[in-house]
Amino acid sequence: MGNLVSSFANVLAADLQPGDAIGFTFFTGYMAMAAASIFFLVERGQVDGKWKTSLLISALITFIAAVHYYYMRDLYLETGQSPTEFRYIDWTLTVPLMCVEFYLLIKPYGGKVSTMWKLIGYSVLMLVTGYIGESLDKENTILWGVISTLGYLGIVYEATIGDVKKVALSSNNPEVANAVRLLRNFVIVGWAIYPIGYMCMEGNLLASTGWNLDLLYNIADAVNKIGFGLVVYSSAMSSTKAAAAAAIKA
Ligand SMILES: *C/C=C(C)/C=C/C=C(C)/C=C/C1=C(C)CCCC1(C)C
Repeated sequence: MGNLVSSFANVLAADLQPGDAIGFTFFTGYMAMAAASIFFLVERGQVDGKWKTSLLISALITFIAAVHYYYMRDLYLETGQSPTEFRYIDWTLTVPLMCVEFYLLIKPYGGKVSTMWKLIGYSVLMLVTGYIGESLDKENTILWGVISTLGYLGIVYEATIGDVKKVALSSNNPEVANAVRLLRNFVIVGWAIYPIGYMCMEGNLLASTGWNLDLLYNIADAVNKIGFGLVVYSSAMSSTKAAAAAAIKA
């Protein structure tokens, strides 16, 4: 019993300290992801049927992240270590779901399932090699980072020039073309924060900056996961409103 009480006290003692910017982003990240999930789920009731799956996927992405942030936050506060394993489990689930968001946008206009699997394949390559370089084989962290970047560039290519872009353009639906373009911008700008974070690891190219990998990853996660969801949400809302206006006219 005494042990239990003292270990409980230890957990409480592992609290957020003033000035701990990294710890702060673990807390705000957790809460922001949880709040975004509720938002997307509730707003799902407002949009046309064909958008409901997209909003559900947005909610799943932030919900899966919220649960992982719950654990990552505790692990960080108790040990001061990077929660690398939780981080990569989270990404392995959420990044493929972000690929599904692309697919759902282009599917009504002839987007192929094989395009979705191509995107998912690139993300698996990116994340598996990133994990090896961040956790299992730190000696060769730069090499693994380079291989991982090839997977990342594959996704950038598909969304900028490849199949995703082609179908979005040929859709003749400005709403869809615009949503794909905005998501692509998140991939190019927002996702680029991750390799920068990775390069801040010991032994990597930006180690001397003293920037913190977790701080960068936490900021990037909030920007990208919630941002992706908001892009989909606003497209869904404006296309729902346009359809309603057209119905009134007719
Ligand atoms: C919600 C989580 C997201 C959108 C995670 C994205 C992660 C990346 C784009 C990670 C990319 C990496 C590289 C391009 C090279 C170095 C290793 C990684 C895995 C950090």
